Amino acid sequence: MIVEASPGPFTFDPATTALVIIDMQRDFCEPGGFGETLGNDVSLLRSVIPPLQRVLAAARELGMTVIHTREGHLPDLSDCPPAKLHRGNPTLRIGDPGPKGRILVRGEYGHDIVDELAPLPDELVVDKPGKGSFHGTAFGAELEARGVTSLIVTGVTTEVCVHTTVREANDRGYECLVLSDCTGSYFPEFHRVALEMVAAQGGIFGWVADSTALLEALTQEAVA
Ligand code: TIU
Repeated sequence: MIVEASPGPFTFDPATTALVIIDMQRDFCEPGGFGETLGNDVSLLRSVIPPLQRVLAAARELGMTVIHTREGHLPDLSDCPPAKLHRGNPTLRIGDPGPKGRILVRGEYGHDIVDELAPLPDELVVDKPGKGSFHGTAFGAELEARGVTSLIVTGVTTEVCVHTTVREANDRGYECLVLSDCTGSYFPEFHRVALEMVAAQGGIFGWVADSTALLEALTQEAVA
C-alpha cells in the first residue's frame, strides 16, 4: 500500500502496521484537565477528532493493529519525576483534585480517552508516565510481539508526545507516517513546524500525509 506523503511515498503493509493514537484523553482535549491547568486553550485540539474517527474506522475495518496510549501517573505519583511534578505554575498540579478527577492520574475520569475515540475491548491501551510511548512501558515489546514494523501516528500534542514517540520509534527502526490533520497542538505554529521537522532532510524522522491521502490508499486497496 502506498500513501502520497512528504517527503515522498510512504509504503506499508497493513498486516505489519499499527495505528497509534497518542493521548486522546479528556485531560488534554476537554476543559478541567491537565492541558487546561497548563494555561492552554483545549478547544484547539477538538478538530483532530473527526478525521481521526474516520481513520480509526478504516483501520478497524481492515483489521489493522490499533494501539491507544494514555499519559498519566500512579495514584501515589511514584512514577512522576519531581521535575515534572513541580515545574511551572499550573492552576492545578499533577495529582490535585480537579473537576474530572485527579489531574493526570490513572483510573480517573479525566485520564481516560474521549468517548468519540474509545478503545474497543481487544485494542491495546498503553499507559505511559512520560511523553514518549516507549519510556517505562511495554510498547516496544507489544509491537515486536505483533510483528509491527510501521506506525501510523496520530493524537496529541504534535510537538510533545507525538514527536517524542516518533523520534523514539525512528531510532528503533520503525517507519512512521504522521497524519497532519489527526495530530494537533495548543500552538498552531508548533504543529506546523513539528510536522516539517519530521519530513525535512529527506524524512529525518519519517513521513507526513493527511488523513485523506491515507484513506484514499486504504480504499483503493479495498477495491483492488
Ligand atoms: N503539554 C503538551 O502539549 N502535551 C503533553 O503534556 N502531553 C502530550 O503531548 N500528550
